[in-house]
Amino acid sequence: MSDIAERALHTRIARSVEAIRRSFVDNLFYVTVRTFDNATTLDHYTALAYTIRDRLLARLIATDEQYKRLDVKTVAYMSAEFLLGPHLGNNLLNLGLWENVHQAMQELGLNLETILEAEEEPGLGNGGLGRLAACYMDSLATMEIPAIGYGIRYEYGIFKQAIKDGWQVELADAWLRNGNPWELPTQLRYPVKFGGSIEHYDEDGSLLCRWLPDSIIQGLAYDTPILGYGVMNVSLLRLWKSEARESFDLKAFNTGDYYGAVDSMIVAQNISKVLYPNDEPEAGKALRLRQQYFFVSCSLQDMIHTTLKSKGSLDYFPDRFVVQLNDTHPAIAIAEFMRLLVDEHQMEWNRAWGLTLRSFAYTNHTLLPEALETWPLDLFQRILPRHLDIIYQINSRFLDDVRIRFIDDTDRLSRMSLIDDGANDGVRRVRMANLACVGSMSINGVAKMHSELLKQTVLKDFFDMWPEKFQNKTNGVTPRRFISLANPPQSALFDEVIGDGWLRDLEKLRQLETLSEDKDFLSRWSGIKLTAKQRLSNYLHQNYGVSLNPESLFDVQVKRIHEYKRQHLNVLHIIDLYHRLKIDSSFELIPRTFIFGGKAAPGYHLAKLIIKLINSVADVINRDPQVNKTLKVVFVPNFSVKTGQLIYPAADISEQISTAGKEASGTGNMKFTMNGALTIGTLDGANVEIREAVGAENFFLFGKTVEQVSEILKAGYQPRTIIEQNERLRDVLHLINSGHFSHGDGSLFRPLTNNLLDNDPFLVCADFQDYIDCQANVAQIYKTQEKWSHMSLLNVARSGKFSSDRAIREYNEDIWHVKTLSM
Ligand code: 26Q
Repeated sequence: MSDIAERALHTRIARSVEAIRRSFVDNLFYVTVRTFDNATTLDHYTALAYTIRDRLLARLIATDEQYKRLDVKTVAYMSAEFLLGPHLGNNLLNLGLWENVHQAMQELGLNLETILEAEEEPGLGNGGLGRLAACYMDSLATMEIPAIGYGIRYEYGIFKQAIKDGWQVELADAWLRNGNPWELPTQLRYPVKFGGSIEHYDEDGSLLCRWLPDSIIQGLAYDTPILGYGVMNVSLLRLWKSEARESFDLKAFNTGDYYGAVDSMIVAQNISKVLYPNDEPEAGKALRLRQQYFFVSCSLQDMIHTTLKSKGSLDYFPDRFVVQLNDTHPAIAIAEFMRLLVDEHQMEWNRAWGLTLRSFAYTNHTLLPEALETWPLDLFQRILPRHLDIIYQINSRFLDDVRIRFIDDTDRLSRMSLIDDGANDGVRRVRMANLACVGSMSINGVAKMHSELLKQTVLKDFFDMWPEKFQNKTNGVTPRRFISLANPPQSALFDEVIGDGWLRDLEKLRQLETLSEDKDFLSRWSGIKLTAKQRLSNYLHQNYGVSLNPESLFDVQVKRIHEYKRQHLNVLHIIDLYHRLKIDSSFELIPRTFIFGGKAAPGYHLAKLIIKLINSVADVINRDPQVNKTLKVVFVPNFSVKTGQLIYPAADISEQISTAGKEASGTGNMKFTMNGALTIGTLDGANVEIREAVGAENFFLFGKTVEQVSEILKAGYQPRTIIEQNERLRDVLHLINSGHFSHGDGSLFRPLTNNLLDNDPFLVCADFQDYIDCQANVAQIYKTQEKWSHMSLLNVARSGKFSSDRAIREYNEDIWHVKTLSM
């Protein structure tokens, strides 16, 4: 390289304040095409993003070359969702450039916080499962485990939520509108076939199969670098965008069918157009299956291409990749891998199946039987005829094995079959969880309790057959985003008292225990909480005009809105407090602010009605001068990674109140704990392990256990009897039904109240009294600030287990066996 070129390169990536300032001004002019005086905040963001991007590319290329040279085994994390959150702040932190950039901006008269605010987050996920994938990418990169994430580059992410007249309104999430500096378009494309029919043919005496699809599209890779924290290692997130194939279009063009060609382009582009919300009753959409197959096929072709290039034979695939399936959304990979090996690479079936069984591992994220993914057979046949055929073949061999193990057990055979014969509703279906279990070397749940329940319930038959495949991998979250970025004052305090090693080894937080009796330290600790509460209050005031009292107890429930998560149980408690304040002048209440956030699936009417109820109750309470000094209720619109980072640090109480046995793990519960909130929760999901870790005396436990829940349901649960016998619950339901929160309209919330009266499937009534008693205890303890701070600090000190670094270490030790690689 010439001297000049080298110097130019150097100034373009130098880390000094001056170099950063110069790059920034340069980018403002050459990238956003603005003069300094005309630039908007968005321009500042874009210019800074490119400035930072330039400074990570060399690491990306070095990592890639290193991996290629050493030909290392790589984790392929396959997920239909990656809920990344904003990149800029994260990359500043991980590159160690925060201070210098802050100063460079300051010298230019700009505020880094304001610039960071301008980033539109990639909302390429629904909630927990998608965010987990993002946390795992962060830990994989930080722990220098060779990894690639494979997913879909949705043009529209999860809808944006606005609240109008108390109701949720969905807006399209055009997150790419202003460009995306973090993705690197590639030239990497793979064809993907759909539909048509299959044809068997004979070649030199062996029976082969040909798929005659009726359309072929292609996937184009977009690569997003994922930086490790404090290391040179950079992982890749490879997301596929669907396109029409040039050759395909040309054919239509040449035959003069211009509009036909345009139509087919649009059909192709639609596949990666928009992320599906979960909990949709009508989720069995053809487009969703096309999406899953599309990204799975591109990703496997990519891995096969890499394997052939580096190893020369697909027999080495399991030495080059281990594929982790994030739920069943990518489970079609099992059939697609077989198709690629057998049809396209002419491998013998048994050899191909052996490779499959050494390459795939499956993570389950739900116990709700209705949430297990199945596809109607006719739809599957229409879109993926060859895969249905392959699934039949896998099934027939598999059921032979079951017959040998469990002689004469026809019920078991029909339960384990990859095909549901439609005995229930007349619709035959492909069972994706069964396919994932049969084709994987390992099956794991996401919290101890969840993994145990999987073995006893939804996957019991598979556990009986292959107990050795089953494992637990309790979820974790990344402390880089959810402590350091979300809560800078808390991070600075940790750095000061225990040094900065905790961010790479979260168990180090345990050293804080020695300070848990130190009065001076505890008062600094509660000062940090107050600062976070003020920050959230300012945000809510500026954006929505609501005023909060930061001295009040902040009681927070943020997560997807779902009956099993029981936001309505929380609301019933609020109404009870309100009612008692109104009728009993001697009732004393410590000031409390109830904060809610979360999206409801657009077609989930009861969930949307819960949002309306929260906002209606908020309206009445917040306007009532008799109570609004002590009680306040807010619903924060559009809960996202970004708003989450503001909310978690501001919580005194974390609401984790799902019906026992329903929440697979939860990860919000961990984010709250790391930020010093105390949990009020049931024995469900990872709550159990959080309580175990922080100590029962530092956790507010209530509610029926899994065993009690199932006994109650078995005995014939009658919520009506409970309501009749509980005056406070009765009063609360009456108040709702009287129209008190709906301008006299007593019918608005009937679907909700009737649901509680008639069947109450999630035992809201059964847990009501225990919950409000427990909440009274919360209030009592909050009165003694020092006691509360002590408990809060112990929660944080003992939260080390819930780092995603620990989770990833366990995945690697027990499933992946990939060698870490220091750059
Ligand atoms: C399926 C078919 C069609 C359309 C959408 C879907 C779909 C999409 C997303 C189904 C489910 C999801 C997401 C599920 C999810 O987030 N589960 C949560 O995963 C977390 C991480 O393991 C756990 O902590 C939560 O307990 C679990 O609810």
